[in-house]
Amino acid sequence: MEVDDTDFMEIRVAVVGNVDAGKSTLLGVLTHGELDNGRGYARQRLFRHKHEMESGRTSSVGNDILGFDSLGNVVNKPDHGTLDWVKICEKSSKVITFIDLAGHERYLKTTVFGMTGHAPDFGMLMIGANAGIVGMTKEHLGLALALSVPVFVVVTKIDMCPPNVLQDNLKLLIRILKSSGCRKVPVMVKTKDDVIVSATNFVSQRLCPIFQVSNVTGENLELLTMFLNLLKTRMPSQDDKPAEFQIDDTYSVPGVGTVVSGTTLAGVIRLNDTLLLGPDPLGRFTPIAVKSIHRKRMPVPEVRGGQTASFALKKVTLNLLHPASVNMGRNPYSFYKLNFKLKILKVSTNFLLSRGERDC
Ligand SMILES: Nc1nc2c(ncn2[C@@H]2O[C@H](COP(=O)(O)OP(=O)(O)OP(=O)(O)O)[C@@H](O)[C@H]2O)c(=O)[nH]1
Ligand SMILES: [Mg+2]
Repeated sequence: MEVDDTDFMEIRVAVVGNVDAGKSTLLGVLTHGELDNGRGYARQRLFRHKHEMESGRTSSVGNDILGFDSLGNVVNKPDHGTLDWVKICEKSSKVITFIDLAGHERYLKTTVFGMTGHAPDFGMLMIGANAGIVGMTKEHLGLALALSVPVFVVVTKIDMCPPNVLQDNLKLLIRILKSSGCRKVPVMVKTKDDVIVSATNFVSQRLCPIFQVSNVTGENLELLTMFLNLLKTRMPSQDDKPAEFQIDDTYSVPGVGTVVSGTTLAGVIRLNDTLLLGPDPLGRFTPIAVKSIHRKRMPVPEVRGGQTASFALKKVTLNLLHPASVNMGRNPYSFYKLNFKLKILKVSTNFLLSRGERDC
């Protein structure tokens, strides 16, 4: 069944985990439908920079999408290039946007920005079966907990892991998830019934489904795909609220002008709407007209809460725009209503993270 080409549910999944856990590889495999060779074949599709291609290490915030039609079939084709996002969206009733983040400690700041700035609905924490919980794994888990983003775990590389090592690493994972710092209820997902039960109950932030997969043999990837198709957005569109848009990135496009991309947090934004852009360093807001709207690279007449988009704007000096500190919307006062609720999480003995929500 064809759906209206702009009518699809959008779900953002932030992909975190230590370096070499297989994050970019899994996304390459899921979004292009081709298995990996264990030597970095599938991840190449996710890289944005030449140095990432050369080192194999993600250093920026990468993106790819996975579309499902109304029957739950994957829409993506192996050869889809970046320009085919439009085709995927046209045929999809649900589109998962993966936010591929860097596992190396050196890029932690970028990874924190990816988790906070891109308003993810869910976090996918990836763990290499052999390596287990090492490096940044606990920090990334703590970040998701602190941001109240529900997390599911994907253990990769089960094709190359001795069973006793896998069991030991799974035991430690379960112990950490159940610890007082996390208070999760881990659920091993091994059958389709497990997928249905865990996806249905995943709305509760306490449940933590755990998948064990191989990107090389494809084992259990069908369970993960089925789970992804059952996820529902956590961000209501709130059409009646004043429009608010969180800017994650800015570009200067020759012939177009200034383009900003990000997430619509509330309300409806239509073509030619005038919004307030700010605050600038002096706390001022500038009225700005929206010249065009693209959603997943597709021109659309409007976007609503929960949807990511990019806008071409009229006459904006790029240096006034500092992503993550600048918003667009109809009511400037809403920008000052920050959520701040202090919460200290102790996930491991050497790791403390704080976050808050308080009206100020
Ligand atoms: N055998 C096997 N190799 C895998 C599997 N998944 C990933 N790999 C390999 O593991 C290596 C690291 O994978 P990446 O996808 O680059 O890991 P990453 O988590 O994105 O790493 P960073 O971006 O640096 O954080 C690559 O050489 C992959 O081919 C798997 O399931 N089995
Ligand atoms: Mg990567």
